Amino acid sequence: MPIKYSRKDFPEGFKFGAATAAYQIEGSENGNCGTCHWDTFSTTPGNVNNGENGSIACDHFHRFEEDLDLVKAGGFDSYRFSTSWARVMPDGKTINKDGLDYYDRLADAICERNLLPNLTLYHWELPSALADIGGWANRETAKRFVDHTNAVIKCIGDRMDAVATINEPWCVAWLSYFLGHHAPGLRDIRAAARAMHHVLLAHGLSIDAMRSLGTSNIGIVLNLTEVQQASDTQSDVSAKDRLDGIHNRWFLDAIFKAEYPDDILKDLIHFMPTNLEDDMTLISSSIDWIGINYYTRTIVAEDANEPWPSIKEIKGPLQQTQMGWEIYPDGLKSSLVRVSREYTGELPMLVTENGMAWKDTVLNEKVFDPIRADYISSHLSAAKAAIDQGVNLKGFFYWSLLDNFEWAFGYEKRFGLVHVDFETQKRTPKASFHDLALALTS
Ligand code: IFM
Repeated sequence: MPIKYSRKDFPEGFKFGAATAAYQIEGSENGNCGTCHWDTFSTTPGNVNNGENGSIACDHFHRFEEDLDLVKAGGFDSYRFSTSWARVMPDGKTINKDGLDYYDRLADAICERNLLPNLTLYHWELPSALADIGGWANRETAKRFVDHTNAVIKCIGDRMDAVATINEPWCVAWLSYFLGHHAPGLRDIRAAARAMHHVLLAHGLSIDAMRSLGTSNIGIVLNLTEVQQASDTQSDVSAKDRLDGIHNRWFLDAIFKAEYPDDILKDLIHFMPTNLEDDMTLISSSIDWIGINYYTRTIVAEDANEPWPSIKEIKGPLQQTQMGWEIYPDGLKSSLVRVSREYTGELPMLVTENGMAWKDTVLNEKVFDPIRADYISSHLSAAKAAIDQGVNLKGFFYWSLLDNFEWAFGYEKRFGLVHVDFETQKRTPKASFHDLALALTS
């Protein structure tokens, strides 16, 4: 199914990219990589589908040249990737030369193909040594993130088109320390509250370190969701505001207004570190761009039987992806417009992730996935509508280039434009890959 838009429908210089993340594709058993909290989490029964982990993943560590050829063949301008902290610093403090050499070769290989490298410094591989001291619940982890930033930027910063500090701080903190779905799998409000602050402190410290090194075009990537109330009762409207506060406003207010939203802070403050206002200037250090990851909306109702935040999610009626996420492109437009109007104004924005998982199968060397082309078209339409409403949107990255390790869901959920057979490591570009390539090259 053809993609309904082409390059010509977007402003001059608009960048299209494909995105990946280290643990999900590299194979952590290669290159003297250290262990991270995902290795432990996935080895604990019940945490990850089929007990799978990222030790081999897509074996991108050995196959990155072939994978970058696919990015090029797909007609993309940019490649979004991340560096694994556990690969760069296996014990959380000592540099692993093999790890940096690998990223050095990867950076060169991206540039050799005239692709613009868009780097994320942290996409969730917290070294085990730092997990041992409490991970993101401990302020020390934020300070150590500066060492990782310095090591990576000194090695490959000269070739980066754009750098983000952290991918999806809500996932790093709330999903992982309060909801327990991601490593380290905690369900502890005190640890979560601290992580919600320390991950932003790490961002601020990292921005500061990169400014000192003269790195340009630096930002952060937030995953936003459009939160909607299940009904118009006052209690459901308040539940909507609470989730919006925790998921969206917490990060946007901190980064762009140097404060946490009062309606959330009044309940979380009992668990937060002391003197947090002293960190807000650093957390709100100026950035050059903001990345938004968008997948779906979230419908919520109050759950008065549960303690704060007393929220339950309600399944909506729209078509769902393999993740069970509703396909709701309007939420992309409204999120972009909201961020631009309420927070960022003219600051360049990128859609750093958007995509869908489907139960794709290979038949006669082909993967037929018209639903994905349709998903891409509808979200490009939403991005275009946001631009028409004045959003300074500069690019759009599809998640993901390859089928990969989808965290707690293991290898079952397939987000890739390229199918990966995890037994043989054979790559098969799906029909949507060819459709998008046509749209980007015509
Ligand atoms: O696979 C993840 C990615 O690591 C972060 N953003 C959401 C994607 C899909 O769940």
